[in-house]
Amino acid sequence: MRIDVFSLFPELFSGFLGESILKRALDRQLLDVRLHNPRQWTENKHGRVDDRPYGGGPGMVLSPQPIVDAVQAIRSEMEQPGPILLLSPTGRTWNQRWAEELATEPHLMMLCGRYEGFDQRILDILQPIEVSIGDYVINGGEVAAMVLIETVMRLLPGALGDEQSALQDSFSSENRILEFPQYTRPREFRGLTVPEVLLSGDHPKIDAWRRQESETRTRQRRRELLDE
Ligand code: 6GU
Repeated sequence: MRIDVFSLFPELFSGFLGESILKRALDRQLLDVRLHNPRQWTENKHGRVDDRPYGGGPGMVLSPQPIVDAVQAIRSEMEQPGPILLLSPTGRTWNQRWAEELATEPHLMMLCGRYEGFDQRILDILQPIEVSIGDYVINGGEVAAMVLIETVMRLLPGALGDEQSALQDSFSSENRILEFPQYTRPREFRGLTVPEVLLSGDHPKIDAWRRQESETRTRQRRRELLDE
């Protein structure tokens, strides 16, 4: 999968892409993330990419020209350009099901905003799909784009060491309940012991215990998931 990310702060992505599972996926070429700074496309003689809002009010609005030109330049190089996702708190809320759908796309584009938002004509022209990561506000779309990249990349075949682990996760389409508690050594830590059943070696019994724990947790914390 190829992902083109448009951000005024592409450096925010370097630590994120340079470590752990993402680094491995990039090294193995399961994933190709390309960062673009719309500032490179601005025709403003002072290099500006934003301006004050018409009608007044606080903050700055991203100007249409640099972003529309940047996105269209990259799309024009591609045979089958994929969907354009625009990260914004006004979008539809991101979830695992949506990630599973997008994980089948060969190409995605992600537009990150800062300041008060995007000039509406960016949306009118590019017709992006607006995505929010939840009901709270963060400073810009970059962290949200990282959330999308991680959710989708872990669903790519071969991206995780153990193919089963993505299926077992909370919220996967195989498993729409919360994960059971996990334990590792030592058997006793600060007076707290590992549940006996996990030491028993009786796998049908262990599976039953884990199912029960998942259900109890889900009922207590996220009742609405059981109703779905
Ligand atoms: Cl995508 N962007 C911003 N700035 N805030 C958010 C968000 C996105 N999703 C939730 N809050």
